[in-house]
Amino acid sequence: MKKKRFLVGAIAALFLAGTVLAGCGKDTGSGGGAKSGGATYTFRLADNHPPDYPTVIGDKKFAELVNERTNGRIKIEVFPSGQLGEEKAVLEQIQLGAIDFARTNANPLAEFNNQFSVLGLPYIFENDEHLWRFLESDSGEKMLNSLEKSRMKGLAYYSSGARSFYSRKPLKSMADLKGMKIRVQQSKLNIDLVTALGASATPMPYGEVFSGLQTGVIDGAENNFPSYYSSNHYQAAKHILLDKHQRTPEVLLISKVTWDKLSPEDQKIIKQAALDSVKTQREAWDKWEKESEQKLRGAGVTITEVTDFKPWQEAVKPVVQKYSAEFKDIMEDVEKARKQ
Ligand code: GTR
Repeated sequence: MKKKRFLVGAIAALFLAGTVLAGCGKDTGSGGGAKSGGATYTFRLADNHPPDYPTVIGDKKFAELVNERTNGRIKIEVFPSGQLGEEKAVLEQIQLGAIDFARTNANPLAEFNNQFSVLGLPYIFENDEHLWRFLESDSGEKMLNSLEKSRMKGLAYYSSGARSFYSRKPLKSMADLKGMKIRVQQSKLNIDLVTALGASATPMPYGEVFSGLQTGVIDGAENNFPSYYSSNHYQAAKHILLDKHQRTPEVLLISKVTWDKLSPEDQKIIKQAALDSVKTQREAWDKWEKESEQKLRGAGVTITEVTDFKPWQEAVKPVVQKYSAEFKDIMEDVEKARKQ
């Protein structure tokens, strides 16, 4: 069924240059005019995390604000837990207008728009404050808008903390990673990053990682505390090394097909509601980050701190150079945000 819908969308997009994609949101408005300010819509938002996860809490706040501010005219139904598909497949459907909204991580998004690889460059953001100063700068906003070229429009960023490696075998230092099969997101940058650290990178959709760890198809993976906990990966891979190699944020975005059929007034409401949902998401994030760490400790996970990040930074330097070369201007803004 999903496949059929995808095919229909693909054909329509190809031959009709995206003008009449009926699969995107139900326009039940009386006039039905695509640009009519009074049109009624029901849209779908995809997220791959469980219903109580911080990103989904943000999505729901966003949907609630849009609903309130349009007096119920625009409804956004949030589909958590990967119900609408894995991240990469969802982004492809977003491009076609078959899914209207998605909350996705910036690493897989970089495969659709390579500027986003800047956000996943290892160790370029000192801490979350540095990252957020950059995300809230003109440069951060420009990046969201640059997604239009990729038939999407970025609405807001959400928090995602720092990503670290975890494995089935004891993991105490960079040397322990050598030769391990590590699952990575479907992202070239992450393949290069893991390779630079001496491990063997296995790209795999998020939903397959738990069984991959259980069966030993992979030795380990990497993520932040809330994902490591909520995905149950910690049950199969009990050793985490806090190397904090990336601070890749999450992105809330809309299909360009959907965006273009909204009136300017509705576009404004949607953009503002997305920005206003960030506070709720970030508060939920901070709480979850602490609570998941406590629960992981309680469950007997071995948590090792990294005391010297220099060897890690040295090892991934060629990767940073490779992926930042094209984006000198953005990198300058990353530096500006560091010093503020
Ligand atoms: C999480 C992120 C998800 C997904 C996942 C992964 O931190 O929130 O969207 O990208 O990582 O590793 O696939």
